[in-house]
Amino acid sequence: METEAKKRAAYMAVDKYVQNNQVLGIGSGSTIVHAVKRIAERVQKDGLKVVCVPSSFQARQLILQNKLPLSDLDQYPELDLAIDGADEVDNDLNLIKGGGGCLTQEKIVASCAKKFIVIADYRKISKCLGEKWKRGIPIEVIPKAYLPLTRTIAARFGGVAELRMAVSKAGPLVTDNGNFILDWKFEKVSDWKTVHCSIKMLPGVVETGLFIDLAEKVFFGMEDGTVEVRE
Ligand code: DER
Repeated sequence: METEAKKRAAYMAVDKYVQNNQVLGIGSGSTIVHAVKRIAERVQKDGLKVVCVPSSFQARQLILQNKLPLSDLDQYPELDLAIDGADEVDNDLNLIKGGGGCLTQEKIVASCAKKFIVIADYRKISKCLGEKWKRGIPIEVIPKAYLPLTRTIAARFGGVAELRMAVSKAGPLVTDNGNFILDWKFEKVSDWKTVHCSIKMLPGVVETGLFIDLAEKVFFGMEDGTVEVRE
């Protein structure tokens, strides 16, 4: 059910927004796989010409596997469009991202794009952040700072910040940038922008998975087979 919903959202977003001669930022996760496949289909069938800039090692592999032109921000510091998934989307289109641990490069790529659109299935829709996504706000941190940061974040902002452990590797998850992730299970937050800025100021914090005022449009694949577009 979710896979079909993801695919519908991805295909509609690509068909509505991806145009010839664009430089595209490619996100990470599972929903973006459908978007990249649709882009590759259009390259094959319609001769679409695009260049793709990845937001992670996974995205880079996806671009290469689909035989799409690969580039980077050195060659294209300004992107026409970035497409990515999300772990949760609130009513103001604020996002929680980083469930896949790629939040830092994803945010860099999204911030370099003239337009950032998000594709997701119906499970990601929520009234306020934390309603559906229970794993906490991902925060990428410099490894040596992780323990003091877990203490500081809990003391200043409440809740609990936990070091994300790897699944099939002993020890913590290590990001594409060689850092750790803290998942901050927050209590109650009213002003996400202020909280994001305050956490970013802490020495050792690289980036948070709070994407505030970045997404221009979100395509939700719904359970009933429709696609809901929010902006
Ligand atoms: O880790 C990430 O930020 C991913 O983009 C995530 O937000 C969406 O992953 P999904 O498409 O597999 O749900």
